[in-house]
Amino acid sequence: MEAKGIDFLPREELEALQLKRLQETVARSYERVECFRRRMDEKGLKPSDVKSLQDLAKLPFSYKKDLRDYYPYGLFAEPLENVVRVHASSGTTGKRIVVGYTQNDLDMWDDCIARMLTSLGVTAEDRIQVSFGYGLFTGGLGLHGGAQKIGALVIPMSSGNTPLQIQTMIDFEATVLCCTPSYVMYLGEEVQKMGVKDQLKLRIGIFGAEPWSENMREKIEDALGIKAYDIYGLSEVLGPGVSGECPEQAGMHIREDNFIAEIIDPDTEEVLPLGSEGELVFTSITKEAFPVIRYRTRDICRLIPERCPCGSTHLRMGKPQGRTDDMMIIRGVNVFPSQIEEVLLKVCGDKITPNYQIVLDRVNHNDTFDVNVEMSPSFFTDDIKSIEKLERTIVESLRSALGIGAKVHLVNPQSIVRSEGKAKRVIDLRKGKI
Ligand code: DLL
Repeated sequence: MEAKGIDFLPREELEALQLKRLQETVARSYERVECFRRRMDEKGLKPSDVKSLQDLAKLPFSYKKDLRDYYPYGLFAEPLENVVRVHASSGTTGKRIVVGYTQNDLDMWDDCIARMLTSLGVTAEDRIQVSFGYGLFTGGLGLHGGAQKIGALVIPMSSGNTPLQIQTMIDFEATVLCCTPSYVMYLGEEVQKMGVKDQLKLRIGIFGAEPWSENMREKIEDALGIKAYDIYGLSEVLGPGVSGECPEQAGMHIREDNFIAEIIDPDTEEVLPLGSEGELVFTSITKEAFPVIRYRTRDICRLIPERCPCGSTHLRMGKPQGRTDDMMIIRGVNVFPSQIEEVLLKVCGDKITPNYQIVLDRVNHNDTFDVNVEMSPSFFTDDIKSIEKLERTIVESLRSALGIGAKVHLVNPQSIVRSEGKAKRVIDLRKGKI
């Protein structure tokens, strides 16, 4: 039987819908958002210049900085009486960035999450423990709305209080868990320590809000006996659910009836051909309160040109490989934390836990680059020689992957501070030191 629904719309129909919605969004934003109107005027453009989807490439970009400059409500396209919720996230300079939603926006958000859950076989019979933080962060309430929409029983745990999380999972017979990949790694360890894996009813995990690798996926799936799926999003564009994996676990389907994705060269801002790696840019085409046009996410990834075996016509994005702004420059070399994680997990297997920290400093005008990696309890040994041997192997592998030398320290199990939200992987002490 042919699959039905918006996720399976023939491509021509989907693109016709996108064009109509794009034109409406551009016209509304031009009329209501001063920052966008000014940038269009500077380029000599009018909303009527958008005649095809290709014309998107003519439009001005928008940036995280805009949200700071127009803090808190200056980019809203609806009067505040029509806005029913705000969320906020940390900005790069400390000032929070604020986004708003009308009731229609919240309904669309719920729909995006609900479609992902349904595609994974989650139903009204499931019990979904939402262990993303609730509050101004979009994770908790974002997953909550979609889970409720499909009629599942929602357990709104928020993050933190790990023993209670696990007890709740057991007592309430949670079948689906949603949280950050770092937090589920921690939960997995605690489950193991408590010896309660066989009391869990979990079958599916939905993890996102930070980068994680295929290696981490394997470990999570093993530790909890579940299938682990990736979900992506950012506050400025929506929150979680801009894209998410299907049962194929091979890229995240962008909800293209609501968002148009482009990949650009972050330096020249030129649009790159489908399949190239570059910076992801999103345009929202249905949002009312906080429309974004050509928003530069700073996330580096690629769009996957091939059609997904699941049958959905919506494009997939690969796992983000880092951000143009979390990229570290160490002794002149560009390094992403995810590259270091890849090396560690590949080289060390079960000898380490996925908890690591990168510490950068500057001594005598030179960058120092230290990587602290936690040994797994099974490898933690008195045999100093085997520890030193593994440290040397990591150093060599990092050098061949990155082209620079690092000091690697294998540290005792449990000695790296655990995170209940996003892991803090990089400690950069170089600021102000030359
Ligand atoms: O992290 C929204 C979210 C909540 C997504 C829960 C998924 C699950 P922000 O706090 O605004 O929003 O951070 C957005 O986090 O630009 C990416 O750099 C990163 N990110 C989000 N999801 C993923 C993912 C939420 N699945 C920023 N893989 C984004 C890699 C991700 N990075």
